[in-house]
Amino acid sequence: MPPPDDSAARPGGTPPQPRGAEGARPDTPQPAGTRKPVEAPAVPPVDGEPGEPAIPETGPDTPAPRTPTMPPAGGGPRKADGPKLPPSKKPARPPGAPRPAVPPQARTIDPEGDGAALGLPVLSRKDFVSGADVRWCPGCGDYAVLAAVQRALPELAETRENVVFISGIGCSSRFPYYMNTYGFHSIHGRAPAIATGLKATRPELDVWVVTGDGDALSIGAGHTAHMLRRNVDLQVLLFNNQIYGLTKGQYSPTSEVGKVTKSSPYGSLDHPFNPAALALGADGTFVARTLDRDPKHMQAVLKAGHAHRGTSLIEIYQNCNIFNDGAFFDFTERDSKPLRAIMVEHGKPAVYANGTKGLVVDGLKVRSIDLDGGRTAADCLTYDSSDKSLAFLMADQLFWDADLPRPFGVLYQEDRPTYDALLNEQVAEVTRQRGRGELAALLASGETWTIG
Ligand SMILES: Cc1ncc(C[n+]2csc(CCOP(=O)(O)OP(=O)(O)O)c2C)c(N)n1
Ligand code: SF4
Ligand SMILES: [Mg+2]
Repeated sequence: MPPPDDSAARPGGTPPQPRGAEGARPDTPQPAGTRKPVEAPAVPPVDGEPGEPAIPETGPDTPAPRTPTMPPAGGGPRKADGPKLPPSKKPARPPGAPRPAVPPQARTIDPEGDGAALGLPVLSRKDFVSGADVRWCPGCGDYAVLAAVQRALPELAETRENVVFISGIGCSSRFPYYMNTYGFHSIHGRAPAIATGLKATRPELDVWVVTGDGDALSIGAGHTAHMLRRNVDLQVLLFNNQIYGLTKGQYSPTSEVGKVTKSSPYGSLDHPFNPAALALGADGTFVARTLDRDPKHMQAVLKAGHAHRGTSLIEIYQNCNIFNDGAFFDFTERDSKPLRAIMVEHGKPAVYANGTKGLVVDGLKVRSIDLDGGRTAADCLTYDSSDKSLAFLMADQLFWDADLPRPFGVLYQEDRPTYDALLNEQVAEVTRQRGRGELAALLASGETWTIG
């Protein structure tokens, strides 16, 4: 069971309070556990620790302790009427790149797929299900993300053989086992480095990074920042559950201040990262946020991220029902979501609360207005996902201010050359000028030493 949230008892003063009229900024973006507690599904005892999950850190061959009970989210056929997002710009592979050979096996017919137009066997969701035993805890939000990706891929991938999922370490990082594509469950925090190398040398591949808040923002924070500034053409799924799930519930760099865990019994003192603002600060070219409990929105964001050329950072609020249950319920549950979440779309007015409220920009601040007394959506901010100042305002101010809704959707998108394309162009140009090099000749060239 998740530890009790007794952060009020933390030493060194009271926990940060919500932002008041004077504009004080709290450290606690989303106090987990302030809503009414939600019953976690019963979890059978494992290793003598009742109620705790047993997720092996590595090794797909260990017998599964339990089977998932949560059905994949987003059931039913794919719908074309999801949120409107910027149009696709990314070709399936760089112009002129040779088409990969497609093995004849492993194809099913599904009229929804787009491979038909290319004369390819058409893919369906089932083609992307590996059949490996899924080891996440029953009720974990990871299932919904897996289902959404498997549903989106038939539309996005020409062939399974072109798709690679690269992860670090964590519950979320077990993702590649469950995808019937190429994959690499790699090194803690190093998925961006491995994905960069792969994309740079095999630009025709469609490379996805799967990572958690600990993996990407603790041990891998440096790699994440460099991947973003380089703008490597990757899709990054950042599963944010505000906790280290795999290692049984330590606070993470996105946990709120005062988080009580077994490793922080008096409450954590760390100020949390805001991943969207961090990505904007690192000059990321595509920054989006979505929710495990909104599969339609998640699929639309996945497609927009895939269409973007460059690093598409997609933060996914993911419920860890064992160690941090309800961390995002304000944004996902029917009673609170309308007031606490706003779905932004490029070119659309920023309205929320079922159309009864909207956002306006007043100087350098965002304000909420009631849409009554003659005020309509036309009086609200029209969201412009190419405006970086606006994106930063939305990502930053609305993260900390509990009186305003938190934005979901594509917060920011810009076109900038990708690192992998620039690298390949440079190599081609230098090769044209100087010819193909020889590694042995290169090593023996210039100043050399003989160690005696
Ligand atoms: C070098 C190294 N340091 C620490 C660990 C222990 N460890 C494994 S996963 C993990 C954190 C995972 O958290 P997160 O990325 O948020 O993934 P989640 O399990 O929540 O999906 C840690 C600290 C490790 N395996 N290797
Ligand atoms: S993230 Fe939490 S609920 Fe999900 S598998 Fe890990 S420990 Fe279990
Ligand atoms: Mg985590």
